[in-house]
Amino acid sequence: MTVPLSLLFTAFLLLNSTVQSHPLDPLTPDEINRVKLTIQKSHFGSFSNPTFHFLEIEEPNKHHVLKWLSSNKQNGSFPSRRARVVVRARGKTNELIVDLITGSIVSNKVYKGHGYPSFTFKELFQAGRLVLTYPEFQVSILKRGLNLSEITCLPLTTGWFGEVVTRRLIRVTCFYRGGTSNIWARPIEGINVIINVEGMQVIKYVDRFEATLPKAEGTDFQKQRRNSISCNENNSNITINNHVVRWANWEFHVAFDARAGLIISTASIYDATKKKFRRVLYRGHVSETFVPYMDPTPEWYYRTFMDLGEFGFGRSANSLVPRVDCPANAVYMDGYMAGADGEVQKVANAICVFESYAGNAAWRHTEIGVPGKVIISGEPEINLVVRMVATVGNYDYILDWEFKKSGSIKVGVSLSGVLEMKATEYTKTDQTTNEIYGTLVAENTIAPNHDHFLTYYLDVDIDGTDNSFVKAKLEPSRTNISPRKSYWRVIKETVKTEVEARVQVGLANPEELLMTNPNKRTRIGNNVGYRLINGQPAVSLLADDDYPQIRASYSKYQVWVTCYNMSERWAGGFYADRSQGDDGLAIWSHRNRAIVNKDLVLWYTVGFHHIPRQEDFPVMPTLYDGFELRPANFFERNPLL
Ligand SMILES: *[C@@H]1O[C@H](CO)[C@@H](O)[C@H](O)[C@H]1NC(C)=O
Ligand SMILES: *[C@@H]1O[C@H](CO)[C@@H](O)[C@H](O)[C@H]1NC(C)=O
Ligand SMILES: *[C@@H]1O[C@H](CO)[C@@H](O)[C@H](O)[C@H]1NC(C)=O
Ligand SMILES: *[C@@H]1O[C@H](CO)[C@@H](O)[C@H](O)[C@H]1NC(C)=O
Ligand SMILES: *[C@@H]1O[C@H](CO)[C@@H](O)[C@H](O)[C@H]1NC(C)=O
Ligand SMILES: [Cu+2]
Repeated sequence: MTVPLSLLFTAFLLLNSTVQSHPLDPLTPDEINRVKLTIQKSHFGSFSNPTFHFLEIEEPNKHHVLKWLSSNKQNGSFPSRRARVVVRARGKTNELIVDLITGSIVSNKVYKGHGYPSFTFKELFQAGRLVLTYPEFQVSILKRGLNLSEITCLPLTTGWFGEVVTRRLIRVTCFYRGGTSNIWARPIEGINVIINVEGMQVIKYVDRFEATLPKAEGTDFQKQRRNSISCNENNSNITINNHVVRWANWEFHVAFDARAGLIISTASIYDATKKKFRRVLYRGHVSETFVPYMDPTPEWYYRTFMDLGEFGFGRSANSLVPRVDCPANAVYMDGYMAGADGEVQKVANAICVFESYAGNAAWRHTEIGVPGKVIISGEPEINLVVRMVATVGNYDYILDWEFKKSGSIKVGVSLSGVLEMKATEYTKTDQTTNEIYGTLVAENTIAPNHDHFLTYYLDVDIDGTDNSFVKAKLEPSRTNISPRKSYWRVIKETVKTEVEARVQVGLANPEELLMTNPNKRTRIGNNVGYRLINGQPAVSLLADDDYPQIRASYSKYQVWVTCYNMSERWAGGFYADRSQGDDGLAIWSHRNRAIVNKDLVLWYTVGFHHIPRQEDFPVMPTLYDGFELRPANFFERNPLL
């Protein structure tokens, strides 16, 4: 394919006129276009329909970025700018690196390992439509007395169950709208469809049984949006310069990415005592999600999703709705990514940033011990929230990064959306003599049990890159130096290797988990650090030899620490679709590298075991969990004063 010169010329001009503020900025629309053109004018241009599955900034070397940030930034833009691209062409997965400054492909490899890149939305959409035209499916629908024009079919990934994988497949499951917008509430049960995505053909069709279609009544959740009159005024003190956000004592970089969604980088906090910014987090984002359903029947067993790698959180990002998704005082940032043909796709208002006034106290004290006085003192808590919302099929994940003036970063997830549901004959729980693998949430409707595990990549840099992972264990001890018989004391242990750094949080072994900088101390001698405050304990309960567990084996521990390695970012492996567990966090950790005083990455999994309730029907009230990175001897004293 030849590309008109004028187009290339335009792209080049646009690139030169785009001033880039930070080496970790996501690709601009001009840059995405330039990558597309560079690849089209290469030999890939002569292949029919090369599809773009990944097109993102190639993360520059961390040391170069840090050096650039600490030197005079006004010197000019960062010297290198590259894109990492995954293109499927002629049945092969090609990994390319495109240099945006020279406009050339500097690396081009065929990936030969297990697993496939994420699906393009075009593929997913086509797979969903294909079934409707499949004659056997039309017979099944007629047989059930349903109207074909009221059917919506949705694509689901198919996982891996020990078979030899030779092609990219999608499963399709269908729903009856028939008077409701809650399609998930009316599943057409008993049909198994598998589609070969690259040929776009149905390769397996089984109509195993029929189940009563749940009724439409009571399933709708649409609500009239009221245009409430805002009494807020925009009095926030947020400064957003391109992608760099400054607020109170914080400064950090916000990026939008098709795979991870929201990425926070180079987060530093101003230390008024030391009169300088001190780094806390180099880069943080969701690394993978794992959502296995607990229904082992033929129509359901394969539902063991790894949403980030199979679909992408950024690809599933919403345009946020002011006053529903974010409060009236929010400011918004757009997101850009590449579609299946490498074309620019814009998500307007993909990210919002706002000051949050929850009505809580940041600290307080009443002192009555000073004679003749009652001293009451305190300060309201005002935090800065950065938010995006990913809707992956039926589920909605509200992803928050909350920065506190006290130095804490609180990361949270609120689940909402619609349950994945299964049609059944049962209308009352006393009829359910067979195992139903879930909860009867409405008549003829079972919501199967499942988990949600969101694993965060946290390249923490506590006041510098070289850190250690410390367990401060609370050890119950006996004493006889007074009438007291027992107390607990703290035994600090610096964890030596990656394998020892796997932790199942919970009551069994009370301990504080800390990332410390062994090279820096406070004035009075404590090692500077940040504490990880975990959320609720939840690890995968699947057997180690079960296939989904082999693919997501990292889900057996909520905390891991590994050595920093730029190419080790995706906990379930980069090629998550139909992966076989040979790439990812568990594999890297198994190398058992030394982790004392090294550049480290902390991994934390926010986990939910979801036993559905009737209140989750027809749409689920938000359910929150998260974790906090909280300074521990990082500052000389309370930084709020
Ligand atoms: C920026 O300018 C300073 C002073 O001119 C120089 O020492 C430094 O090397 C420059 N840094 C970069 C990244 O060019
Ligand atoms: C099927 O649904 C379409 C669209 O809702 C409607 O126009 C048509 O009359 C229906 N056909 C039957 C047989 O119910
Ligand atoms: C709110 O104010 C901040 C700070 O002045 C400004 O950067 C931002 O653009 C304003 N947002 C809106 C929506 O007016
Ligand atoms: C904004 O910041 C300035 C300077 O830091 C401060 O004086 C002012 O009170 C702040 N305004 C609000 C509304 O927080
Ligand atoms: C970095 O990670 C890649 C991918 O896991 C691996 O091949 C490479 O050996 C690692 N490098 C080091 C220095 O550990
Ligand atoms: Cu759930």
